Amino acid sequence: MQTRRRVFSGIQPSGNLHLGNYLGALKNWVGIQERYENYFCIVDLHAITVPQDPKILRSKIREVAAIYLASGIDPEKSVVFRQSRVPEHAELTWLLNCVARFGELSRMTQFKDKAQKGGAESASVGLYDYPVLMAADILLYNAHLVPVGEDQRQHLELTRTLARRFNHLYGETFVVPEAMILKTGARIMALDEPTAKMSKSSPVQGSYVAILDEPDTVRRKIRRAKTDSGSEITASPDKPAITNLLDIYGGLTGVPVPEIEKQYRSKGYGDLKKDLAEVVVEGLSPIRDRTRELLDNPRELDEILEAGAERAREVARSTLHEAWTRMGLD
Ligand code: ATP
Ligand code: LTN
Repeated sequence: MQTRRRVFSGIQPSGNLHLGNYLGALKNWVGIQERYENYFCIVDLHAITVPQDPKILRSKIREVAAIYLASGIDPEKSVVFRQSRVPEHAELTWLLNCVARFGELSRMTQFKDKAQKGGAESASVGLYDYPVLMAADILLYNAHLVPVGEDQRQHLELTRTLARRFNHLYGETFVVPEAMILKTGARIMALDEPTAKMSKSSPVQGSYVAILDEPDTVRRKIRRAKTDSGSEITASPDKPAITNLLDIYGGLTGVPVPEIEKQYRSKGYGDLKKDLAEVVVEGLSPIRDRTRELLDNPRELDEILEAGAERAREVARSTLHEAWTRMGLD
């Protein structure tokens, strides 16, 4: 019997995890861990929707696992596992592919953006199908809540649509999940371009602070971050760069943005940047150090991931069987 409500979320093991991933996702996962039954996945099948070097991918998978644990995800309280180790994710994707519509996938903005970057003609079919795999991830565990950043809202809406449509066509099978998007940190912007989201696929290193960046790198990146015209430190739509710096400050310290504004009323951008750099260094250093320690012992990490996959498979198998039966494939 399922007693606690379920949470599912995941991060792709591609590129370098950054402050946006931490404040938009990881930090919130840790905060709600006690209250729910949690499944935190390393979505390696999503990562290969764009080309990956196998050697780098292999090491990134462990790195993401280590960052999850170093950030405070406790494998005793949460199931931590790799998506590719639970074949049911790919299997349910196929069933859902036959329920999803070409038109609705064509409207996904993340696909349009990413396909445009690499040339739409050469985008992989996997990239197009990415949201259906994501829906399968969530629906397999009958998750009620999905803690993500703002950029995933549209994918969550599609997941809800697919769950409802499947239930309508074949009978009640899936829980219709809800997005859990917290206000602070839900959309951290790039440091060099505060109108674009901070992204790990950005080729510009200075556009993001990586969770594993060394203190001096963090300081340099924050010092060089773009600022707005004027000199007043306020969060407002005409000051996207300063708003972003305040959001990062608030996200890491827990101090509400209006209070930070008050603190900096008679100060300049330089003062804010200097202090923010130290806030970020202080917030990330323990995570970076712990990640390094965990990566020194890869066997232990692999064991945690394998044990997680076993627990995940149990739930996933039973949901997939139910879906098969509903569709007449039993
Ligand atoms: P990419 O830019 O390569 O697509 P990403 O940086 O968006 O990658 P994902 O693995 O796709 O990283 O996202 C993992 C989680 O981090 C998701 O919950 C996503 O919403 C969140 N997230 C990603 N970028 C940000 C951001 N800039 N601000 C807040 N949350 C973010
Ligand atoms: N698409 C997500 C990563 C992701 C995910 C999920 C998030 C894959 N499957 C299931 C929550 C639930 C992203 O952040 N880009």
